Amino acid sequence: MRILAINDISCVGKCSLTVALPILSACGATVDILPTALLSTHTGGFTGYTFLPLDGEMKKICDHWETLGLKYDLIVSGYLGSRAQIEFVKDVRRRFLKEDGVFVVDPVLGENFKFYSGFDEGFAADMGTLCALADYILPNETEAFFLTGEHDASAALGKLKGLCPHPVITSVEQGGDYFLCYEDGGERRLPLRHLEGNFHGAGDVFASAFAGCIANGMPLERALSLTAELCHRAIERTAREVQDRKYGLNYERELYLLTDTFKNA
Ligand code: PXL
Repeated sequence: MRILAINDISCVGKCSLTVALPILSACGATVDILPTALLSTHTGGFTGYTFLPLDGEMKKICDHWETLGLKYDLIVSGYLGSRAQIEFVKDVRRRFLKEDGVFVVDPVLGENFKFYSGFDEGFAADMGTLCALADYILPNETEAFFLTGEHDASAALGKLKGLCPHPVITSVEQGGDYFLCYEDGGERRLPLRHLEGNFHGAGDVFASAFAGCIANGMPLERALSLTAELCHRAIERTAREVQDRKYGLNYERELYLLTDTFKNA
């Protein structure tokens, strides 16, 4: 199976393509990458980072790929640096996704009810138009709010269902309970074990593992529970091993969950 991961390269901070490649590979996929930007670190918590948008290169890369006749079983998109890139990803989907291929969008916008640096409501509205082309979207609670204007998870999920057949809100807190909620013939919920604190890069680990499970044909409920288990173990390990949370999740020693699951696939 061949997957295209569209995301940035943050050289330090374990997110986006630096986690997509190992995680999707652990799921047994051939992973090609379309980098959207090159940064010295991600933008969440570091100051003074470098940022090189790759719009011009993305276009040239895709023009070359067309001469190779490349087509993908699954395309997963993450951090996009500009509204022009959102439009470009729509074009990439049209040109390179197999007819029966799956499009997964992680609408990276923010967390803790704040936009990441450089994003605003207009950008969120454009991201919504990309979500409308997806089979699965993976907003966190903050992103679901930015996409719908709804604070309540069920109300947000209802609106997201109007955009895409299978929205998944990856982290919801309600009265001290944590769960993810998703659409699968009705609203479904999966309880999550919670650890206090902000674990940077968890959304990217989630999106990559989820995309790898779906690419293997796993049913939605099982894909979400395996993904949630991987994330939980990685977060638990990170809480034990890492002082500075902006350096991302220590997920590497948990990848066997994926390699074991997919070794005979
Ligand atoms: O983890 C999401 C993410 C991806 N890429 C970049 C980011 C962030 C979040 O801060 O800054 C560049």
